[in-house]
Amino acid sequence: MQALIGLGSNLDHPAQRLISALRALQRLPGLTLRHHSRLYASAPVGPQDQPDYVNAVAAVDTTLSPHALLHTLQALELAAGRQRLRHWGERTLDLDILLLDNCVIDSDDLRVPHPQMTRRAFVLEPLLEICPHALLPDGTALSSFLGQVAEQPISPLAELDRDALIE
Ligand code: PH2
Ligand code: MG
Ligand code: MG
Repeated sequence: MQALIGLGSNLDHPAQRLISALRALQRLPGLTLRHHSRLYASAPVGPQDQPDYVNAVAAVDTTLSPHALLHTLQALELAAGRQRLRHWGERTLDLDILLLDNCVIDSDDLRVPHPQMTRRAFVLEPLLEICPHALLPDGTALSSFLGQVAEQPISPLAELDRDALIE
């Protein structure tokens, strides 16, 4: 199964945190990192009195079940010292499952596709960088939502080239 994973951080050296998280994804049993986007700086969506974010998207192949993948990502978030301070607020590391093949999942702890993904430039831009033709399970092209997020400030950082960490 292919999973697209959104990465975000806005606390405590966000760019380094995302690079470490990509390396951690690469080392996990049951998971192979196939592609990653560049790192992007983006203005916060939600409360404005928090630092800018660094965001990226990774494509992995995995033999894990959706919930096993979720729990694995949550363990990485906790290892990064994540505390949930407030809704849509600052965080050391956020790892969100965006898409899992063409699966639709609607359980208490996991919703796929990620319900907010089409409304966020910090998800769409890095995702389309690595998967320009990505579709939602209903066949809608993700690129068709770009126009609706065009006013959200986001720009690539020089720190990491696309796929620089792929072994
Ligand atoms: N994550 C949030 C809330 N707001 N804004 C940006 N730009 N990037 C994020 O990753 C983000 C956010 C909580 O998950
Ligand atoms: Mg998130
Ligand atoms: Mg999250």
